[in-house]
Amino acid sequence: MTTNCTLLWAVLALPGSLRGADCAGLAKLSLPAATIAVAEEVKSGAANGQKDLPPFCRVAGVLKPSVDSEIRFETWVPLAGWNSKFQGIGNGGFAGSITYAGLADAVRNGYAAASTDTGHQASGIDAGWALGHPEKVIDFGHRAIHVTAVAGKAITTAFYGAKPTRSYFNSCSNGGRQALMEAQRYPEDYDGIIAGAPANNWTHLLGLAVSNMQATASNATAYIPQSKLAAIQTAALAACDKADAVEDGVVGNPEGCRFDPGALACSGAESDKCLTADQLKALRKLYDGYRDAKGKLLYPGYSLGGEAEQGGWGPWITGNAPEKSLLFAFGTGFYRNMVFSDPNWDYRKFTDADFKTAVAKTASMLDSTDPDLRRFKARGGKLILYHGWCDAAIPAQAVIDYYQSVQKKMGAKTTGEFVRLFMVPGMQHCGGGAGPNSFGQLGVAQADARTNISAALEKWVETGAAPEEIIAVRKTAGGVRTRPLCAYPKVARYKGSGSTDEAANFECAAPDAAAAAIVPGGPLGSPDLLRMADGRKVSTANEWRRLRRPEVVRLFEANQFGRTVAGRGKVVFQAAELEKDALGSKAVRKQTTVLWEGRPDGARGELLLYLPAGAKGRVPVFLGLNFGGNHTVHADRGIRLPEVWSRRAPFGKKRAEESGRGADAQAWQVETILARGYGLATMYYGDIEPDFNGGLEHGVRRQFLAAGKTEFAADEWGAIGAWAWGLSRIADYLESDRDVDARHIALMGHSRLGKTALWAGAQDERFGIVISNDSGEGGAAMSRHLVGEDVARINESFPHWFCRNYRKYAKRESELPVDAHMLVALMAPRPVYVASAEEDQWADPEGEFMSAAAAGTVYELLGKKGLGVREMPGIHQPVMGTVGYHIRAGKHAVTAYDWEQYLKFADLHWK
Ligand code: GTR
Repeated sequence: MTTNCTLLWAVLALPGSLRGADCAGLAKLSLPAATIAVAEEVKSGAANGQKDLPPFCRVAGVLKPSVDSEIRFETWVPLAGWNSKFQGIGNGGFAGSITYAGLADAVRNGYAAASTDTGHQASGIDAGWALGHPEKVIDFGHRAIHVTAVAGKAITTAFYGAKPTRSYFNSCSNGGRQALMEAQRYPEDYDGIIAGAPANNWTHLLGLAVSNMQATASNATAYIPQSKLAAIQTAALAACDKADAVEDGVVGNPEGCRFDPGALACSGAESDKCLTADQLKALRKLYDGYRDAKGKLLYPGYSLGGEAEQGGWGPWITGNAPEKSLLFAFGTGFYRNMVFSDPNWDYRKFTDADFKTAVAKTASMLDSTDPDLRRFKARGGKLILYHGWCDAAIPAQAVIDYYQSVQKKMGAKTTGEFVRLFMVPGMQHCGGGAGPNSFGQLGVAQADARTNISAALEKWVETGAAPEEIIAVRKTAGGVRTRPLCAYPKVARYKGSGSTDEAANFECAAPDAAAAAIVPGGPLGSPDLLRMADGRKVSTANEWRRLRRPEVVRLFEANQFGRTVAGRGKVVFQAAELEKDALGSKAVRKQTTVLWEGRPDGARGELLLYLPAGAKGRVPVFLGLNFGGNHTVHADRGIRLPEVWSRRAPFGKKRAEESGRGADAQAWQVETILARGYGLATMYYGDIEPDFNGGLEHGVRRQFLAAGKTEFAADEWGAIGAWAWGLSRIADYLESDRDVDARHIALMGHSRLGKTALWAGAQDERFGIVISNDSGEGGAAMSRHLVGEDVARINESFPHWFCRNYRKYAKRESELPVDAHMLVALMAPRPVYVASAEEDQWADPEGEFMSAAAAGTVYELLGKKGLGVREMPGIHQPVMGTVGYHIRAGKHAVTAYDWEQYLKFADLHWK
C-alpha cells in the first residue's frame, strides 16, 4: 500500500499556463483523487481564525485515496519572501480538524505548509467517526498525513515553479506518532522530522490507559481524587528532587531515582494528605505501567514529580471524577470504535485477550514503532525526538524505549548519525510543567539553533551539525529560568556555582558523574555526610570526629553490617613456621596458627606472612583475606594446606588439595609486592567463618552467641562483620610481630572481601590504607544507584552476610539511612582506594566512582584532598588524591594492573 500511494501521489500534472505565483490558477492544478475547492490570495491578514498573517495563497481541498476517504487539507504559501522550505504540520489526539495555528506560524516565518484533518471532522477526543470505517482509520493512522505532504509539496512547486529545497515535519503527541510514521513508511516526504512525546506505540499506550482506568476509575475505593495529587507530588519530590544536586521542584533524571509511595499510607483518618490501601495500590500501578496477567511489562508507567502540576495527572489520569479523564476518553474511544465496533463496550471487562485483539487488528495501521529507519537515514533524513519527563498522557519512558530499539536495530553509532533524543525534566505533555519547557518545540524554526529545536533540526539537515544541547526557558511571574536540555543519555549538571536558574551554570554530562561530582552532601538523594541525623550541620573536623563519624558507624551497625558483638576475644597466636629462605631467597615466610577461641579444639585459622628478604627494619604490609586457601596465592610448596573445608565444595566435603597451589597467584602478585618493599599477610576467609548461610556454627562468631541463642539479633553482625573482626585480630598479631611496621598496614579486599575491607577499615583505624577492589553493592557502590546488584538481590543470595535489618531496604534504597559514600568517608583522613572493572556492571562501576567522589567532602573538611576530579575517569586513567579511583578494562577480578595502582598509591602516601 505504501508504494502504491507514493506512486499515485507523485504524479503531478502542471498546466502549461502556470509558471508560479498564480494563486487562483492553482484551482486547475490536476492532482489525482483530489478536488481543490479553494485557491485564493489572502491579503487581509486574517483567515480561519488566525490573525497577523502575511499575504499568502490559500489552497483548500479534499483528497480521496480510498472510496471512503474524505481527507480535507489546506496548503498555505506566502506570496512573498518564501524561504524555499516546506513544512508539514501534524495533529494531536484523534485529529479531526486542520491545524490552522500551525499553518499561520509557518507562513509568518516564510514557509509553505500543509495540514490535514486526517480524514474526518470531529473533536480531538472523539473517535465515533471510526466506527464501521476501516479506511478512515487507515487515513487517520498514516495515509492522510502522507498524501497531504505529497499534495502540499506539489502545490508549492506549482505555485513557485520550483521545488522546495527542504521539507520538515514537526509535531507532538499523536503528531509525534505521525512524525514517526513519516520516517518509517514515507521516508521520502521529509528531510528532517521532529517527533515530540510520540504516541507511536498507540495500541500499547491505550492498553495502559484502559488498564489504568480499571485500576482506578472502575473502583470507588481505589479512585485517586485530584485533591490528593499535591501530597503525592510532594512525597515524590522529597524522594527524588535532590538526586540531581539542585533542589528546585524538578527531578533532573527520574531514571536515577526510585520512589516508593508507601509512606503516604493513611495511618489515621483519610485526608488529602494520605492514601488508602486501595489508592496506594492504584498509585503503584500508575508508576509501574501496564502488565499482562503473567506480570510481563507491556508498556511503561508514568514518571514521578509532576503529578499535581497544571496539565498533569488531574486532566489526563484522574479527571474531576471517575471516568472523566482524557485517557478514559481515549482508551474507551479506541476500543469502542476502532477495535470492537461496539459503542457500548465496557472497559471494566478489559482483558489480556482484548489487548491482543486490539494489537492484531489495529497495530499495522496505527503503531509507528518500527525501529528500522534505514530508508530514512539513506535519504539523509535527520530525526529529533523529545519528551517531557512529567508527561501525564504518554509515559516518558516510552520514547526512551523506542530510541533504544532503534539503537539496537541500527547500532548505537549509526543511530547517533541521524537520531537525537532530548528528555525534558519537569515538562508535561508537549509543554508546560515546572521545569524550563519552552524550546521552540511547537512551531517552525525561529531564533537560533541554540534555543529552538526546529532551528537545530534545520541546522543539522543543512550543515551536518548535530544538536547536543538545546536551551529551554520558562518564564514565570517570578522571573526567567533557563536550563540546557541534553542529548540523551546526558543530563544537565550544575557546575556548582552561580544561579541555578541560568543555563550557563549547567553542562551536559553523563547522568551519574553528574550526580556524583558536585552534590555537597551525598549523591542521589542520599544522606548528607555533613549533617547529623537530627539535622545539625557538621562544619569542623572536630565535629566530624566527635559527633558525626561515630553516628555514621552506628548507622551502619544498625542498618547494614550489624554491630560487632565481640571485644578482642581470647584469641591465641601460635607460631607454626618460620622460613628465612622462601621463594628462592626473596622472602621470609612466616605461618601462624590462630586459635580463635583460645583453645586448640575451637575454630582456627592459618595466617601466612611473606616479608621481603633482607629488609632493614620493620616493613609495611598489605593485608588481604583470600578466597581459596593460603596455598592458592602462590605455588610455593611451603604454604601449609588449609585444614578446614574448601569453598569449592559443600561444607565439610572437601579439603584443600595440592593441585590448588598457586591457583590465584595472578590475583596476588606476591613477587611484585615483595620487590617493592612491602610484605603480604593473608588468610583464607573461610578460616574465620565459612561463607554459607549456616556458617555461623563453624566460625568465630558462635562463641559470642548468648546462651540458648542460635542467631544474632537483627542489628547484630553477619559474616562480613565476622571477617572484619578477624582482620582486626590479624592486625593485633601484626602489631606484635617485630618485623612488621604495623602503623602501615594496607588492607585490600576484593568483591565481598572488598565490602569486608571497608567495614573493617571503618571500625578499626589501625588500617592505614583501605582498598576496595570491585566491592559493589554493600561495599563501595551507591545502593541508591540502581545498577547491577541491589539490596533485595544481595540479601536473597547471601542472607548471612549483613545484619537482618538490611533486608528492610529491599526495593527501598532511598530510605536507607546510610549509603556507600558514608562508608568510604569513614576511612578519612586515611588514604582510601576504590577500584572498578569495566565489564563488572554487577558491581556498578559508576556507583563505586560516585561514592569515592562524594566522600571527598569529609576529606576536605579534614584538610585532605579528596578524589580531586568530578568526572568519572576513562579506562586505565587512575586518579590518586587521598582518595584514589580507577576503572580498568576487563572482568570482576584482581589483576596485575590493579596491584600496580595499589603499590603506587601506597608509595605515594608512605614513601
Ligand atoms: C557476587 C555477589 C557480589 C560480590 C561477589 C563476590 O555473587 O553478588 O556482591 O560480592 O559475589 O564476592 O565474589
